[in-house]
Amino acid sequence: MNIGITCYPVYGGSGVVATELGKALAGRGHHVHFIAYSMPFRLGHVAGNITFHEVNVNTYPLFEYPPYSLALTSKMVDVVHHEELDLMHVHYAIPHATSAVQAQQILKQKDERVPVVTTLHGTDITLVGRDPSFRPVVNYSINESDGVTAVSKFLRRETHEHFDIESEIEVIPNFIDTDRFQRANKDHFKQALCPNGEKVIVHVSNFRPVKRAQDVVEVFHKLCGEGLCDLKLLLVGDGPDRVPTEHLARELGVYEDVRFLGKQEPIEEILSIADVFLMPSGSETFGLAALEAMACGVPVVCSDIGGLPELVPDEEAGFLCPLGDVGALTDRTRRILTDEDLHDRMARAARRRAVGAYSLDEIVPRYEAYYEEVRERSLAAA
Ligand code: GMT
Repeated sequence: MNIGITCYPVYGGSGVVATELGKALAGRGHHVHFIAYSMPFRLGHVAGNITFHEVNVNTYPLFEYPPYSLALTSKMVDVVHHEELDLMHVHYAIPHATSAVQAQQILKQKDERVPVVTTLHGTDITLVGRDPSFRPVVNYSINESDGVTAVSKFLRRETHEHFDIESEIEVIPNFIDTDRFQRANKDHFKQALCPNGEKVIVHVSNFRPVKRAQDVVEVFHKLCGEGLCDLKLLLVGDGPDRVPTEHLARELGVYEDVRFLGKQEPIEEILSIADVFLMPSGSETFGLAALEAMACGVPVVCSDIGGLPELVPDEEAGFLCPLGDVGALTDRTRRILTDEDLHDRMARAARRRAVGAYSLDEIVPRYEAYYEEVRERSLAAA
């Protein structure tokens, strides 16, 4: 198939999933056209049957807010027409689904048809999308899409609860390249970061308030206070809460043992030296970063919210804790760090679950089958 993919190309789960999906589809012989405002960061270089189409937004003194979604629509029309796309798959509803259904309408006038699949990822439904300033448009764009997928059952429920959705929503969970994400020997790296063989807690996020990165530092502080001193905390990523989190680490006197590594691409190398992965998020429709950790055999301690209970079986691949309960997060993390058998059992279960339920080979064919189904349905309706 000739497939157009639109996503946010910057750091973030939906962009990662869209890019990895495009790469995997290309690897399976499809032609993939990425349409975005910059090259998706996980794409690396474009070659063979992957093409990147950049959306340029004209600035004009009259435009206080340059109309990106219109420029995206025009680019979609152009690419569908010239590259003869069979289907467009957009990730994150705002504004991608809206631009795609608009492009579809424009193309219809020229007697050209292209089905649109929208994948809902997270705050496009749970936060931003339900704000009155966007809700009618998001609702319309979902209903006008020919196919709609959500990354978890939780997200499907939320979508039905907060929007008037007429169509079926297919749950296709996120996936991971389990060859790339697996535990590898990174002794040199461990030696550099933990010269005294300290155990390692890792947190990866975009440091937005919803990730509750300060809770991670509080857990670390409590563990140190309990005498678990041979520990290091590695914080990966960057965002608005990084500075307050740094302040908290200084204030609590643990800064020396916390490393803020910033945005890192070879995440699997860091995860390969991790003993526990902490995700105390306030909202998480799926939790891709937790899946990356699980694939690397790292037990996950996370909030019992959103899509996380679907991903992390409690007491098997890690622990689910009540939201904001730093005491529970600390207790479960301590148990894993101090009980080697428990750690090893959870590490194996985490890897097994990632490979068994969320591998690329498992999930990508589900997207292919869904594309076929949507195409057949929309051809029949034409
Ligand atoms: O919705 C967001 O906040 C952004 C989005 C992203 O682009 O990173 O994250 C969501 O989608 C990811 C990929 O499907 C999920 O793994 C994240 O759980 C989800 N984030 C939230 O629900 C906060």
